[in-house]
Amino acid sequence: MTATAPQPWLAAADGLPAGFRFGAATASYQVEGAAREDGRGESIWDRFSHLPGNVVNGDTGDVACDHYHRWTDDLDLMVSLGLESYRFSIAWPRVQPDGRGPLNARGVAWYRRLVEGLLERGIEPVATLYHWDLPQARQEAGGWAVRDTALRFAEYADSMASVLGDVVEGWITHNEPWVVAFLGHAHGRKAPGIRDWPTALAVSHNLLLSHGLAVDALRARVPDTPVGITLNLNPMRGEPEAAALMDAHQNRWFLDPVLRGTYPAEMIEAYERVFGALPVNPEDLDVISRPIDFLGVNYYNPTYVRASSEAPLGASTYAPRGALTAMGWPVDASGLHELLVRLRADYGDLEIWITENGAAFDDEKLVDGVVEDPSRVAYLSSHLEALRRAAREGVNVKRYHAWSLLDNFEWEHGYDKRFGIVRVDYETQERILKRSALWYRDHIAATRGGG
Ligand code: NCW
Repeated sequence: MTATAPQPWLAAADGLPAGFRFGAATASYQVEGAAREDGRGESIWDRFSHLPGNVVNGDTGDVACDHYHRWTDDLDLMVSLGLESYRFSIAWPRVQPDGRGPLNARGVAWYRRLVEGLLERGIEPVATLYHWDLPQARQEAGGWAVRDTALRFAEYADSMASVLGDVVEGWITHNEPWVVAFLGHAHGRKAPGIRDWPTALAVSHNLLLSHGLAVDALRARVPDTPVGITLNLNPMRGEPEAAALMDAHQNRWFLDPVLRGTYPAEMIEAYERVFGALPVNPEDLDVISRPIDFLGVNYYNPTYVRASSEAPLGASTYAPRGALTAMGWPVDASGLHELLVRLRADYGDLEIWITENGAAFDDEKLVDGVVEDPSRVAYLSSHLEALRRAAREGVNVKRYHAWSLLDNFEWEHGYDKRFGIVRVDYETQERILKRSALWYRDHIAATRGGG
């Protein structure tokens, strides 16, 4: 090859920092199934999904993608796509059925096999400790609304580091605590289905406290393994005052305590005005703001906001005109670039892992054995381009995980919403590649010089 010949992989690799990894993500309750096997305890999502009216079609995660039994095939699938990093979550009730007390050896052994299987295949395991499946026994003791659950979570983190710390290559304490606190306890759309804003605020604080305590526990056991937290972050668009309020409520309510050791003052004021005294102990901020090694970012879309006299905080969200996913979320890759640049400007040069990014779409057609999903290919390629642009501008982004490896149980939407780059036929549990998986495989290969 001459020096002037096109070298597409060089263009493709352009701007990504050394050590950058491409991967995919899943979460325990959404893929594993085997809800009553090998001593697994009940979780709040088992309880919530089995109550009529909570989930579309009455779907539950009882079987899901049957990943608990099909994990070796799924790992081989990841190898065939050239994945370098796999983000999964540990189901707390599988490894500690009551969320306190003795570990369940069979549950632990399953995760050990999974993680060792990843390492044998050259894929880096990144474990999330909490992706929403709280042991039901902890809920009955008050759930995240009580401080004790944060203490139990720290013990669980300590236990996981002691049994898996030698093989896991990255730890994430929580996935999207905003969703847990507010969609689970104020809007009641997700487990445990509570609709009480003061409770949601107490939950948000206890989740943050549990994060800080878990960071301490993990550091003590695995001082050399990177530790972080994953937040769902949306750049806000729309009326400036409403957008600033929503930014403080959704993004900064978690970013500021973790990265600056303070809650946004205007948000404390707004919450106290509407809901009364806040159950937030400022003395905990020291623990909450323990240094982390990376910030996990789940990016899906910008959020459009306007003033609303009916909304409790005086602002509400709406879907803009233009392309929407099957979730009704706008498709806008510029939001990812904007968010990454903003995080660096506001919070300094922290390392960022994109822990989730992707889209659900309907009407995917099977052609010659491949699911044609051009909208998802366009979504992934434009977002990876936005990530590269931010990286070229100096944002220290080190991993990217597509959400999701597989179609899976999409919480209150059941199996109707499909985020996978691989289709799951739930009748047969067959995995069928989508064009987006093949596109991603080629994109990774081209970046690595093999394309
Ligand atoms: S629903 C949700 N998701 C999806 C889920 O499958 C995954 O487990 C989550 O980490 C895809 O990624 C996350 N996130 C909640 C989005 C919040 C929607 C905001 C509504 C505003 C009122």
